Amino acid sequence: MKRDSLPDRFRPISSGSLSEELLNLPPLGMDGEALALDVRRYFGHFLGRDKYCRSSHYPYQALAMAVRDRLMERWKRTRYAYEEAGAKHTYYLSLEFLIGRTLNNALLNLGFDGAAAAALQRLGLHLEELIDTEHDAGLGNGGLGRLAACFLDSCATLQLPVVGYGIRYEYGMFRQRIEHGEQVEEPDHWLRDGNPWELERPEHTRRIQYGGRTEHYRNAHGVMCVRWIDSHDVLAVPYDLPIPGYRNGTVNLLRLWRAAATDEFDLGEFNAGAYTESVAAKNAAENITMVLYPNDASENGKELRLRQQYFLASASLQDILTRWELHHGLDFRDFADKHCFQLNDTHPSCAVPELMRLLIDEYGQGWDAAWRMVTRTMAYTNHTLLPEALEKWPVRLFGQLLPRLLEIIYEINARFLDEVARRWPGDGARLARMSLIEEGPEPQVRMAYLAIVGSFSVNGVAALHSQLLQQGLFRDFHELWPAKFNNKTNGVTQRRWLAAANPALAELIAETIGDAWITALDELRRLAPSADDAGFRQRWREVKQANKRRLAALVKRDCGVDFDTAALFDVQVKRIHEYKRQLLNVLHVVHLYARIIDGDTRDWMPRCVLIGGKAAPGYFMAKRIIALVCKVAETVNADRDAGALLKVAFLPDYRVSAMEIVAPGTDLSEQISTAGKEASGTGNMKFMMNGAVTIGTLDGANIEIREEVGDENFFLFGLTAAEVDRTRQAYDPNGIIAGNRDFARVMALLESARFNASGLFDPVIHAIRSPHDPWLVAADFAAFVAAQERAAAAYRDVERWTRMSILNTACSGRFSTDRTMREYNDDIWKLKPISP
Ligand code: 26Q
Repeated sequence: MKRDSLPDRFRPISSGSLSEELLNLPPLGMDGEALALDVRRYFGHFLGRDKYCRSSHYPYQALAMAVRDRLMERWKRTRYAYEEAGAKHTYYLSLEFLIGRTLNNALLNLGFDGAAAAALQRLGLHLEELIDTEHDAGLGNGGLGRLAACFLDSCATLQLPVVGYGIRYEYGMFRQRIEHGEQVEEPDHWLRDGNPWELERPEHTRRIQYGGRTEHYRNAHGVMCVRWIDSHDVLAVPYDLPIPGYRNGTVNLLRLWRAAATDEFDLGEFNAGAYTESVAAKNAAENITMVLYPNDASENGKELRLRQQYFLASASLQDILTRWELHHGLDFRDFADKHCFQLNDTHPSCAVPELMRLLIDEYGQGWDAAWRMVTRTMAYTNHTLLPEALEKWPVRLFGQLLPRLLEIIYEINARFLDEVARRWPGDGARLARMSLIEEGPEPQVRMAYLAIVGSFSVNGVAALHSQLLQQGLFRDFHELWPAKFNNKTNGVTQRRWLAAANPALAELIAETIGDAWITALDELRRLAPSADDAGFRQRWREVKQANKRRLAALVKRDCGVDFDTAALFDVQVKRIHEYKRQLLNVLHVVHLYARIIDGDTRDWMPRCVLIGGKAAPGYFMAKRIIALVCKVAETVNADRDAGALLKVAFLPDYRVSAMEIVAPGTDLSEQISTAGKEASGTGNMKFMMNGAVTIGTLDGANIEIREEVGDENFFLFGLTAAEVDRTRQAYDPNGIIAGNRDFARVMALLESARFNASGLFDPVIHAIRSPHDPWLVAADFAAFVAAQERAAAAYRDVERWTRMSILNTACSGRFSTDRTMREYNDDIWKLKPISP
């Protein structure tokens, strides 16, 4: 059994334990006075700044540290409470946690926002300005990463013992600039100015193995054992982030791992005289956590990505098992009753074979006992329906990097296929379909299948998505284990996405129905009757107007485009993807422009169209779509005939802190993916909560949004998922274009020198006209334009629109992650809430 000895500086103190005298601290004041004093101390003493300081960065840091102190004491009490209760924990394993900013959220959840603003005022500081100084923690691509962050907020608020485990990327999601109308990526060195929210815990460093080989041997008792030798090891150093619940004294933990070179790098080759080479080699080890992969569909076969995935799984499981052994020794009888591992997609699914390895090779458990523990603790969430996005790793690469894991996967597969063969004797085709190994010239490990086989629960993220998984992608597995499969519709946290992002609306709501909705979002239903109150509608509009001014200022600053707040604000922000059909949105914009050119503007509703989102750096078509949006924006905005009738802007560097301004200022939310392709969507929920009305397809959670708000408050259009499959059989986009005058005019304009003089957009035009276009852009064009006309007409009727807007907020209660987390807990985790 391998036991790492910690470096000298972490050896235990001589007395064995620390004194009460050292540990007992008087609680910190939660009034403005106490906070102001701490801010001054941190600013002057700790940071050593003085009257010559000009930047808002140091006051921000001083405030962050003063707030962090208050989190720290609650954090400790929460830990003690969980410990004393012997609480079962869930570990949320995710390669991404898209946290965004922390300060405002921490103040809100601590109930400290009012006192802080007043105290800072007395110090001559402006809270809003300091909040704006903070750099987003962009440790995720989009939906999946932001969902993880919302989940943690809700778990802390529900006082559930849930720990997040992730990676502390040195560089988060790239920053996007637009240069000459095209996306340019810049590294996001978010840690450059330090991160006041993290606490390094080097004493919990773990060792991660890569490469080498396995050796099978008989131990002293004659039992066959395996050791993994000649490996190249890397250290995993944890950094802890506090996750405060909403005004309940709970602070949960998010632990992020950073890669560091082992001491061998310092000593080994140094003796051979290769000092500089040896120091340089440290780089390779530390590269593992250098950068987030900026691709939100799988980037296939990149060795560094597999290293990251294993790094997270192994470090986290070792951390947990080390703690277990400290209290229980090698008695694992209760282990499965005390742990649950929720896998955020297949990205951390190495956890299945890694837990087997640790239990068997490091803790001396037998295969069957270990497998029972794995399959009683692992649960897998799927986030995609696109078959091409399912993760696979070449067996060869897997075997080179993680030789012991591959052996274990083969054994899992052999036993699994035996079970399939017993259930369906003689069905060879089924065995090949379900095998964890896809055969072919380059055999591959199918990570989703590994996750399904190793888990007791498999869930999708919206009702339609879960249903399509069971009938399509995972049909064979559903047939074998129907009880494993379940749905957990996504949500978002209303603390960040309504209370913090939209304080004016939150205030109006609180005045009307109180503030119970902050922890019980269903309460928003009580707003519905106020939709019929003309005075309330007037105030609702005033808030929306103020939020539109805020958004217009952002658009002016970052795009240089003037948005008039009297116009309809029509917004689509999300990752750029063909299936999300930003192209369909552009076609509608060009259609509006064509009408303007033709003077067809009777009863026109002025509109400001905002599109934002990042394209994966290697995704050619997505980048071309961004270029097209920029070209259309440039052309339309420069045309005096379009004037105030139509404005278009591409918002660069869309991120969490941008959405906090975008969602409150939006009238119309674009959720227009090809039906059956968007697993859930969560931006749709943020918009709805902030009183935007959705124009959307029957896809993902749109279906459930429409169910809640009613068809009359939702602009539905387009093919259903079933119709999409049928339409694909005989799809003739050119026929559709030719048969529709509006559409033909749009394509002619798009293909003309006005937009496509250089031929830059030939690939985009070709995609729309292709009978093999998987996203059926042309098929939904007419229905989309018609729905947009209904939306414009509704918006022209100010009172009607306001009613719709109010009802959207009022009916958004179901889309709180508080509800989502309760469902995970009731059906999967079964944790007991614990109050510190
Ligand atoms: C995988 C392998 C290698 C490199 C990158 C990746 C990778 C990284 C991120 C694959 C996928 C992602 C992210 C996926 C994602 O964000 N999916 C979205 O998840 C949301 C939360 O469930 C849903 O609401 C969205 O519908 C879904 O698209």
